[in-house]
Amino acid sequence: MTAGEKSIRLYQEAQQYMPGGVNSPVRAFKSVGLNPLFISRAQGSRVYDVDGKEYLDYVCSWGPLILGHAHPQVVEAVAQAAAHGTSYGAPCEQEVELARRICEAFPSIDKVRMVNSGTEATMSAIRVARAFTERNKILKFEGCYHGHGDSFLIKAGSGLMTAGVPTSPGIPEGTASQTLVARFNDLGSVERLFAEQGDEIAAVIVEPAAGNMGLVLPEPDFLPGLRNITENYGSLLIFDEVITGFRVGYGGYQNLVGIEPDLTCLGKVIGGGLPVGAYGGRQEIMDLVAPQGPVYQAGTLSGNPLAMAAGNMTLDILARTDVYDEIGELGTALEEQLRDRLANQPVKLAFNRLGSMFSWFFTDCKVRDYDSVMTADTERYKAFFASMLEQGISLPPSPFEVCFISAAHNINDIELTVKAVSSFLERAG
Ligand code: HOZ
Repeated sequence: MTAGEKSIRLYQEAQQYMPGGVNSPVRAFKSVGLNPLFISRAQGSRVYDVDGKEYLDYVCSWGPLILGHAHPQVVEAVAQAAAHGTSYGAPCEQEVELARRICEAFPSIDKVRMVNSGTEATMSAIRVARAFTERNKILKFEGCYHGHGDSFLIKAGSGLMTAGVPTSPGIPEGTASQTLVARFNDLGSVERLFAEQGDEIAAVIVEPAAGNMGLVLPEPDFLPGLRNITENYGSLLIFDEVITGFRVGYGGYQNLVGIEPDLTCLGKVIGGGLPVGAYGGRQEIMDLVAPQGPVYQAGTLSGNPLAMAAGNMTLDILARTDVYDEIGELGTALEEQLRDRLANQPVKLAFNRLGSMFSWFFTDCKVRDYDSVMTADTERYKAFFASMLEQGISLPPSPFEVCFISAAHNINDIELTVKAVSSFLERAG
């Protein structure tokens, strides 16, 4: 599969002006060894490249587009907001509305602060956690990704895992030494770190369902165990629900499993495809944030009226329709049809799914942590990605990211996908 002429030409030019020719590493298609496709437009479940080719899209802008691309009501809400001015740098009604929706959907969130990305949300959340506990260390998990703040780029997932450099250069030794790393789904590794340094740990930050080493689900005792350990040691528990927030249901993964973290980080769906993040939690913690309290954090474009309009319209539609049931049913159909096709064929494919989010790993292991993710055959994924693209289906250009089904996908799309996977497996086997 080769990209069209225009994508190739644009990529050549882009490399002259932007590092690696992109503004976010995984988009460069390096780990799948292809020229990236430059996208010119998107509608519903489809994206179109600059050479005019159409693709069924499972990237969905890495998760925000739960309603599909260019949903008419979201587009209309953004257009109306833009007609009233694109940014005020002052409070606006729409940000109060979005904050109210978030607080109502999450029992653990009394107050929330809007920012511009998930990275800002996680960076700010640990600042508040450090101030609240008067401790410095944080504990994260191998393969989890919490944006590109210095404290998190240690044994991280997503683009770092894709590039094979899970710990980024450029992080001062002093900062790196404040981040402890445990193993996802391994409470013993958390208990050992707390036994040694528990009174120095400000917070444990975790993606409650990990979505940046591919999708890895927590085992039943993992999140309750984290809640108990953090409570016992007076540390905070931070759920990074940037991917899972309003994706797995109205609210977060925490609502599905009935665990209340102290702080929650959000992004993606709450911005309806515009740049938004947020962090929130218990009032006594969030009241430390300036100007109520002394912990400084600010942003010119925070609570931007266009982003708030897209987020409010998206959450409004999610609250009053059956989108979660519909996209969950499509996920189930995909899993069931794949299971039938996968029986009795030689290529081993592990399929992890949570409602409308899923990942495929070419391994015969049960995928439950970083080590089992790393057993997956990345060369096979490369061939799979190319084959699916050739058949008109766009997947994440990395074996360590997640696919998303939107409300614009339908059962014919699922059947098309299963057919394309079967055709790849027939040739691969
Ligand atoms: N790290 C993002 C997905 N988990 C990728 C963002 C992008 O390249 O747009």
